[in-house]
Amino acid sequence: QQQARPVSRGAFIVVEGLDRAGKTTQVKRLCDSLYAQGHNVKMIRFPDRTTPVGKMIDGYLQSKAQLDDHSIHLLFSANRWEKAAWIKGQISQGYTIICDRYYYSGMVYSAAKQNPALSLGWARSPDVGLPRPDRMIFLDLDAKEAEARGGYGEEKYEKRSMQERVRELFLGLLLKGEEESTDMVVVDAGQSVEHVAHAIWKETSGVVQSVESGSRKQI
Ligand code: DGP
Ligand code: NA
Ligand code: NA
Repeated sequence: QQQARPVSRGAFIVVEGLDRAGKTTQVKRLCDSLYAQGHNVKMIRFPDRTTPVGKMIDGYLQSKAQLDDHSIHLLFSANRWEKAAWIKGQISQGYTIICDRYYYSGMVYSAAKQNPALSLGWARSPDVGLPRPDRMIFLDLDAKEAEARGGYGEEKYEKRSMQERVRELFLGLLLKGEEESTDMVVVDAGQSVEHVAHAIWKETSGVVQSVESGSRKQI
């Protein structure tokens, strides 16, 4: 049983990447490592397919339901908003949250559809005001390598050309000069699980420390 220690607030860390970049494995590893060091930590993921909105998203991703590009975009955003108060509450109670995907996926997956009516700016707007992460780790992997990792599944976006555009758009966030870029750190996801876990640890453990000790501002 770990010792609860007083913290200023918990940190909010997001892990992003292409499908098959290893996010789920690495999110779990990071949670385990933080927990082992005595942090109170919780893991979440988006889309959260368990809510009514999440079930609609799940139907869309499995091609059981057709939805207009704008409609599905807003559902993904709504799915994050329905967890926003919970995230804030947990953080203020001292829990560090590790989150598998967030509004960065929201921006780039929709923009990657190349629908001229759906720009990156439009895609960002419904998520404006959501809790801002203290750090976003982008697990960077070539789309070809991602596909070679046992192949994509059957879901909507799991196609090479789509994933290539998603990667370009993720890396493009670095050039935007807005909060998306200052929060973001790129980690090479082409290495071994151990190596990637170590790289993520180097880029997050210090942030978690400084947030919890109060030397970093509130969200
Ligand atoms: P996952 O459960 O992590 O495999 O994510 C399911 C798929 O949904 C994946 O291809 C990424 C995509 N996705 C995640 N968030 C969003 C979003 O906000 N908007 C769009 N258009 N796609 C998203
Ligand atoms: Na997926
Ligand atoms: Na995943």
